[in-house]
Amino acid sequence: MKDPEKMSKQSMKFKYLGLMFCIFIAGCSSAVTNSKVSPVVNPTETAAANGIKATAVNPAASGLTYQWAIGGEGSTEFSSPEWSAEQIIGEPDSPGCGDYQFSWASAASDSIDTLTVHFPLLVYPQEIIIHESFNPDQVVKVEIQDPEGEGFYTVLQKNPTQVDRPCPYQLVVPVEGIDFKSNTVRITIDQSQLGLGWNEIDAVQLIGTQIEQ
Ligand SMILES: [Ca+2]
Repeated sequence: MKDPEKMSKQSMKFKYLGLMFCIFIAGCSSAVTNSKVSPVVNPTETAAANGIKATAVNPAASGLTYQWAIGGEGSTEFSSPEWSAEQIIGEPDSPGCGDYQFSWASAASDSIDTLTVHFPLLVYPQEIIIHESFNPDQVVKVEIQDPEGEGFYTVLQKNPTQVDRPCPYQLVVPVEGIDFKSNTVRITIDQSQLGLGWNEIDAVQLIGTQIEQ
């Protein structure tokens, strides 16, 4: 006949081993598999916290159309969905200046990369606003695509610069002399020169008119 006291001790031992196994599994499942850390924030609260509004002017009154991106492709992206090109869709949602997963980041931190951004409506472009949430402003070129000719026209070309404040940073690019409607913008960043690391882009806004002015 089995010893009841021994059975009880064995039962306790199995329970202890089971508990330790669960702790081990939980630890494994939460292990960081990516070199970037994903802070837990509520994206819907972040744009308001940043004081960023979707439109600053009444489009009907100004004749201007304000658009946020509906899609994009990066020449590379750090991961997916976090830090992927789809993170530039819509209004800014990174909670501030930092390495947040709500922005696009290239695969490498010291590369030259492009981000192509799509908007819902064709407009005669007047201004492009690039919302950068980490290590701005290493943007070196901004282009607009002619949807008929498929060519890209440069509207900004400059050297990468270091911007300590403000961050998040808005790069405002005035557009002149574009006599065609477009809904596609291509942004080039050069992270190879300043050694700052990832220049992350949170959102892009295209402002233009439906009628040529
Ligand atoms: Ca974003």
